[in-house]
Amino acid sequence: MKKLNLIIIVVVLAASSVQAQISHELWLGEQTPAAVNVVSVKSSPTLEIAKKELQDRFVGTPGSTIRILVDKKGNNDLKTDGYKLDNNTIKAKSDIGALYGAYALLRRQQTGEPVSGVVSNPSYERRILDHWDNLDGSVERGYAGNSIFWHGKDSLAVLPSDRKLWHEYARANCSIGINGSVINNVNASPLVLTDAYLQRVKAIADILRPYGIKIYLSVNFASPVALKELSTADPLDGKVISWWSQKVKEIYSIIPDFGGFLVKASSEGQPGPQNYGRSHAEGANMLADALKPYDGIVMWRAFVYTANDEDRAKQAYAEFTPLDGKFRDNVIIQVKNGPIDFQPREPFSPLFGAMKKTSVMVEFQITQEYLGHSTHLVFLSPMWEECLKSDTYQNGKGSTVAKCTDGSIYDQAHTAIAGVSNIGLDSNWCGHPFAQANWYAFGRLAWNNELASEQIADEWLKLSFHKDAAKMKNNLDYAANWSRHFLQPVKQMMLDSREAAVNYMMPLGLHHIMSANGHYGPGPWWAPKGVRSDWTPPYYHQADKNGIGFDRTIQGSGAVRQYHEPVLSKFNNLATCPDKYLLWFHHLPWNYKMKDGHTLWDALCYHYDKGVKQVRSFQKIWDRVAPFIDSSRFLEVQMKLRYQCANAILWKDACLLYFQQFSRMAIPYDIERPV
Ligand code: GCW
Repeated sequence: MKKLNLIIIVVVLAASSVQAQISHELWLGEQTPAAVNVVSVKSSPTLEIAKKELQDRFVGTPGSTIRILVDKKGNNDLKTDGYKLDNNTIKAKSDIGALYGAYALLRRQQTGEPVSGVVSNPSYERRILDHWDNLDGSVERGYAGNSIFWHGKDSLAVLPSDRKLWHEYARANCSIGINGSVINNVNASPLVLTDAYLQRVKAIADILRPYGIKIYLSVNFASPVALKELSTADPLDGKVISWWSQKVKEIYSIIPDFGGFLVKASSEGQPGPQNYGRSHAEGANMLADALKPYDGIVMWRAFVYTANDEDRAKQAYAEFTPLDGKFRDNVIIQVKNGPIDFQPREPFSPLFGAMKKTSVMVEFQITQEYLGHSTHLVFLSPMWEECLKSDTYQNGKGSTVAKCTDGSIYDQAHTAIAGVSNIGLDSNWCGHPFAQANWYAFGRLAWNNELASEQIADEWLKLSFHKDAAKMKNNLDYAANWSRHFLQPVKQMMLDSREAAVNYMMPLGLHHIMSANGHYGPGPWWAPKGVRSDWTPPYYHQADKNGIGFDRTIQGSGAVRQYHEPVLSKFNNLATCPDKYLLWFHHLPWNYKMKDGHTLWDALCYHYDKGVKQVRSFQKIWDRVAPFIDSSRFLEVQMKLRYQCANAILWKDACLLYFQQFSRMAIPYDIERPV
């Protein structure tokens, strides 16, 4: 049997000014001195990290030598960040490439994969975490405690505990290839551009730099007005143009390798160019011109919709495709995976592949806003994999979302991918022990957008659980039994968990039927007078006595027309529309006959019931693994699964009883009655 050298970390950190010592467990290995020599001709802060990681964690024959060779001009099969591993040698074009190589070598040792004959290049040039962290320390849609970056205006001084935490954050990110952090909320406070805050940004940047991570800031488009320095933020106004170029100059004088801006403009009440009668391109280009001399970029979000009669799912495409080719080459349009909003399941956004002369990037949400916060165990990798592998056909068969955004099809000046972070001050970083797997998965997919979720789950479980438990149980049979009794069932649970959530929350293409504001639990009935209809669930499910679902076919809202053939026809025709998108695209009678012969109503009932059953089965899987895991993580996950199960039952019962008022059909008698 292959020898597995598996490692778990227990990193003890002083987390913040407000918290004392907390224990941060992640996927990096604890220190296992193996007395190896690490040889590198060059030296730099980045290479020193690589050397130390290898010295501390390399598992091999004592006395072995590991060589690090950085050659800018050679290694022509490598991109700047890429690496090669061969016979204890790490080759790269850059210091950061060598550090990625070191982490890859250690990961491969720990997961039992080959450590020689490896050539690896990242899929995207920029692999970014977006933190929706407010300057007062709160985190929008954050379920893992307060911000690791901000503690409010009276706590801008940088404490040793801050630095320590940022180091661990940087190390964890670097180990999975993340190379950018947007450290403030897209609903941006203009104050972040003032000197006191910029000094803190500089302190963070200084710590992240050796780990190859650039800092980006979200900016409020009306900053010059909000800071009371100008009376307009019109992007074509000369004063506005010079205000931004001065501001950018100031930022680069403090942070020479600053990455650029992320902008949510003319969206959900945020100011933008449209306040001044200007287009998204005019707004984005003004900022891009200011950043250009310093190689900075603008990530301009396409998350736009207004309360009009137009189907919300159509609006971003309608607004942005006419602007294709009008953006500067240092602008990237940042598009959420689906056309509405990070729902448990959406078809891919039709913007992918449609803007052929513009750089486009995917935005995923790692924080589980619509997927049970940090209470539900939901491994998100299968959802992202589904999106990345979706074929848009925009440039013929094989034009997947991955290929339409990573430069393989279109000649993009920049490529990037972003994930909305789930990180906070909680002792395990992410709130739920398994939510760390989503951070890990995002990084791994950003590095390699073809990775399978199965491999990612496998790696993460081996890195996070194996050695720790082995040591604690001191059980010689452990390695033999661990895979069969822990790895396989827990991995399967992770892989099934997203589909389970879809089943008990919003099956068959239903979407946006969660409770208002908090977005936890069901709320398909919520529609108070005076609230914008596109913020209420009935707008999306359209249930009435005749049926359920949003008609986005050619006869309906026509949103389906935004897809390229043959996707358009596939979604438009009932015979070919996949069940998983059925009610996204079609409004159907309750007694509509499904492909498997059930009525639509019965199918809905069975999906909700299946979701609950799946969570019940996760509980059984988890209870059995108690001997293989430390009791603290065991009990925490066990408790969270109980809450998840109760919430899944609530989803099922609430949705079925609500929809039953319209369907007037019986809930099939072979499934559990509502409680
Ligand atoms: O999903 C919605 C969230 C908002 C968020 C917005 C966005 C940052 O409910 O909290 O605001 O999306 O992505 O801009």
